[in-house]
Amino acid sequence: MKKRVNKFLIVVLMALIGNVSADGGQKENPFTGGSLPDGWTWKRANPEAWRLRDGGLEVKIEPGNMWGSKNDAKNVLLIPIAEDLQESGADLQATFENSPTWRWEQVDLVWYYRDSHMVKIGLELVKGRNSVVMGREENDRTRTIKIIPIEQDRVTVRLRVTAGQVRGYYRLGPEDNWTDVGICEEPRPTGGSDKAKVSIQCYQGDPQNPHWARITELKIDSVTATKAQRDARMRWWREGRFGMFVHWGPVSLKGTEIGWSRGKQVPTEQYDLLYKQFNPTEFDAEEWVGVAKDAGMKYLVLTSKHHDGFCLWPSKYTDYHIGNTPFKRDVMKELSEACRENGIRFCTYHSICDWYHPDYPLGSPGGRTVKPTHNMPRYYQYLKNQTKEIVDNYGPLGIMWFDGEWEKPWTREYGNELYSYLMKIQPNLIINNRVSKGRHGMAGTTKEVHLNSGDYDTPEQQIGGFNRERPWETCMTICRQWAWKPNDQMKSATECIQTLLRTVGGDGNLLFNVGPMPDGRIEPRQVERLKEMGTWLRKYGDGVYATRGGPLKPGKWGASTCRDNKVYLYLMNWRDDGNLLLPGIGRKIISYRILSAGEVLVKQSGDGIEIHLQSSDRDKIATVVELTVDGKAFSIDPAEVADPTI
Ligand code: FHN
Repeated sequence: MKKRVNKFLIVVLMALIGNVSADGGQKENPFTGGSLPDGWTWKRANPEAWRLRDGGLEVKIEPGNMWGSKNDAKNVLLIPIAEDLQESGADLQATFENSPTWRWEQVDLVWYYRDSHMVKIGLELVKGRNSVVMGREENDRTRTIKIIPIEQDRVTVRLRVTAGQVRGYYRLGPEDNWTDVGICEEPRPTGGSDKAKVSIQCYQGDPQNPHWARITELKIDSVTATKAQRDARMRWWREGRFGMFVHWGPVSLKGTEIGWSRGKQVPTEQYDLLYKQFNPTEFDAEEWVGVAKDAGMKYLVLTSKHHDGFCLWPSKYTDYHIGNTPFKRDVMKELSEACRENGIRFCTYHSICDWYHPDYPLGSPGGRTVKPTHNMPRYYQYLKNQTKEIVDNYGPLGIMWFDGEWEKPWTREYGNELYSYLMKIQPNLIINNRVSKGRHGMAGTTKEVHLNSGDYDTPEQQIGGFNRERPWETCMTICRQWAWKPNDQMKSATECIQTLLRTVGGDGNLLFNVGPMPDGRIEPRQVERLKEMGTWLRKYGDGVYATRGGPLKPGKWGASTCRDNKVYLYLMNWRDDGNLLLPGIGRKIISYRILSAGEVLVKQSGDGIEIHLQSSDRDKIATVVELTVDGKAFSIDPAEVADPTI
């Protein structure tokens, strides 16, 4: 039965923690010295009841309570965690040993915001039995999540905090698997600037006969990548700035919109049989990649599967794929290889909703039809199987671009779990915010970033707002439809290039879409337009790649980017008198030059920066002026620019 443990067993925090590691975790024992690490503090300290000994910490369990509103327990140990851990998520564990005799006597590992806001998991005497207990408290309102009696006086407990959720586990021995205890939302105090801490708490001790619990192996790890690690993972993408989006499938035979025209312009039965005619014999992966390269694009995102469920690779999990068309060839294999050979990152777009697959509950846009025998858990496994199959067969990918997350069957839990699952398969993969449920519609920003996985925001058919904090990428069609449409209206070269400049000026990426034709070619006029973009970028694009947006925010006037001590001005509209007045930048302009033809005069004064240029010297798309300033341009405070045409 219960192993008797010496009554005066001491609390020995035999932590395997010490120097803070790069990811903000604690990796070695911090209690080998004569004092607690800097920053660690006691709340309601009783100096008589704790001491450092044998590489650990000894604390006595005294009367007092933290559960509910009393909050008078002594020796509440508070351990600050690195900023990065707040965002990347933390994984905490500690081993407790105690033989309590006093009702509710306990020792807890706590994810702590305030005495009134925390999640605990610990060893506690409940109805006479030593138990693992997980509980949540918000505004002192308590909720017990689980009580699991155990037959031992020793247990290792764990809290894993990611995306705003706290999961509790325990195991009896180091070789045992973790047992799920429960899950709850983080009790983040609203309106405050509280940062989470780790806390060790012992309370509800016997006033006559206080025990000393035993705690060992306190570990604090980062769950996912920290901000610094994520920035490193996304560096190629941030510097690449410009990608090709490709929406393609058998629907191109109809020239109607992919997914959305199923059951509308094209009767469902007819739509679902198009693949039997799909034979794009002109498809040439090298050609597509060449078009992307000529345009100045650095990555390519292909619809591996859109909402219509058709797969552009010979998936072993369905028959509805390219291998079962007259064409038979593995488009994704050919394209991924061509990308690799040409220094273009191969990426895939994958739709979460699937109006074709029998297990996905909804059978048409907006859930107008529901399938008779749907099975979402089985569909979710299908989605995991296929996304893993894509990474395994065509990876490493640059990005897995999710979409179709807005329908009811998809949940934040599915999304966060899928993100973690794929990041384990390919740790340097980039995944957009549409994997989870936080997206603000077409604005593409993310609600409650700490609750929803996804590395960047995805404004659609619009240029995202200036934002240097959160990575973002505008996705936009070169025509109007995502999939190919005969005689679709196509954007002018000016609009295409100015869209790219205003996007990178806002510190975002542009994912620009083409819809190839049913014969496998990208429409020649779209190829021509992309060539025009590439030609302009080869002349003036030095400020587009590997730069950051700003300091002058994009607007009617134009846009700006910066790198080191350079500021690139992309001037698009001028005042009637032919000049342009820009706000001061708080840095001295030590030199300037115009990258396009002509003579520019730049005058810096207390009022700001005056740009004078003959109208004959202006580039009809954007006149590029490079400023050299006396310091790091990125540190200039971003500023709005008044509309010059008013
Ligand atoms: O329905 C899709 C649409 O077909 C296209 O794939 C775009 C690209 O971002 N996303 C969805 C519409 O928001």
